[in-house]
Amino acid sequence: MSDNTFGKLLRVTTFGESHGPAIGCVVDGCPPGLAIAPEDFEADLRRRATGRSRHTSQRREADAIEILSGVYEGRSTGTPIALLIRNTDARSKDYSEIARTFRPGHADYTYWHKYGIRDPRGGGRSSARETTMRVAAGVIAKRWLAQRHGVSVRGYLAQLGDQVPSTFAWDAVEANPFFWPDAEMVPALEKYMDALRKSGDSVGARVNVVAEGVPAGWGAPIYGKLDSELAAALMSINAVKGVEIGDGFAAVSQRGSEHRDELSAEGFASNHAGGILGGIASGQPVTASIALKPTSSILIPGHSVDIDGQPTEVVTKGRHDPCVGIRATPIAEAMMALVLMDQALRHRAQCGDVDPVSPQVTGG
Ligand code: EPS
Repeated sequence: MSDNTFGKLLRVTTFGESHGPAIGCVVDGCPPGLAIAPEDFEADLRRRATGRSRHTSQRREADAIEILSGVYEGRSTGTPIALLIRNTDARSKDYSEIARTFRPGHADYTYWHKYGIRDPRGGGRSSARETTMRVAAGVIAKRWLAQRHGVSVRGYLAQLGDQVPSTFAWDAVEANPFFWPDAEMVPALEKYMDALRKSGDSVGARVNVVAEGVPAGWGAPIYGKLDSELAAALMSINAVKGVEIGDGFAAVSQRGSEHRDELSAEGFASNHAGGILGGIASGQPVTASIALKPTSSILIPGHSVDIDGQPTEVVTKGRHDPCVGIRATPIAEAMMALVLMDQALRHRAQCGDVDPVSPQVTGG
């Protein structure tokens, strides 16, 4: 299986399967000198982990990071940073009943047709377990962006099924297991999720992610656009079926006079563009939104076929998420941070001599 690497100057490779001995990643291209220790990964890995509430998969993984290389005496050395997490709570027998059938809506059908061989245990490489290593790699990018450029990347759950927040407060987001920005609605969400879980079904979600402090100039025109790379990175997250930048699809019914972000000496008057013009950051917050499909591993029987093409009915038991979107906020943040760090390094490489305050070529 190829295509496990992304990025240009900051290159991230992930490896491992959900029920294999371990999962890991190699982050290549991190500049030397970044302070980094195993404890720095804990908070974000915890935010993404299963079993934080009754509303997610009850698999209990320690998600303890081992730094295998690239860090000496607490600082990055400029060599590849290899990170490893050992899987400790896989329950492969949950998958014995569906080892020869395809879950409707799941990648096990397409993986089979592509590779002709299948690791059915926990979905193998197609499992959302892989996103653990994206979040781990994202911790490095978030730290570098914050320390070097004062950039912050944070997200929240913007819709859960048909539930939409009535109010918005960043303070509320980290105070509940949904990353929900409206504290008063949390009890209603708990009820909603309890009823959904009882029904054996699943639901989709929307996650919004925002990067603040991104300087104007990061990104590239034409084939390396910041928005096209963000879209690809966010779309590569399991279950993502849609990505919007700024106003996204709402732009379809807008007028130019409404969509354009007018400028004054104080800056932009609005941010319909999501902080990106012509593939290059404008200096406004970079905003993206993703749509996650309802989980395909559900208890409602569905028509399918087995690997011999024979009709069958599939029910997926085990420890699944009734809504993968609940855990997707840190994953979306990580992917945005990795894209931004890669673009920042590329900008530095080509345009490091351009004065960011009064743009002009100052060097050779
Ligand atoms: C997942 C199915 C479940 C989840 C898993 C994602 O896996 P399993 O049946 O092996 O427990 O627990 O999520 C994680 C293990 C994780 O760390 O995110 C799937 O099908 O994507």
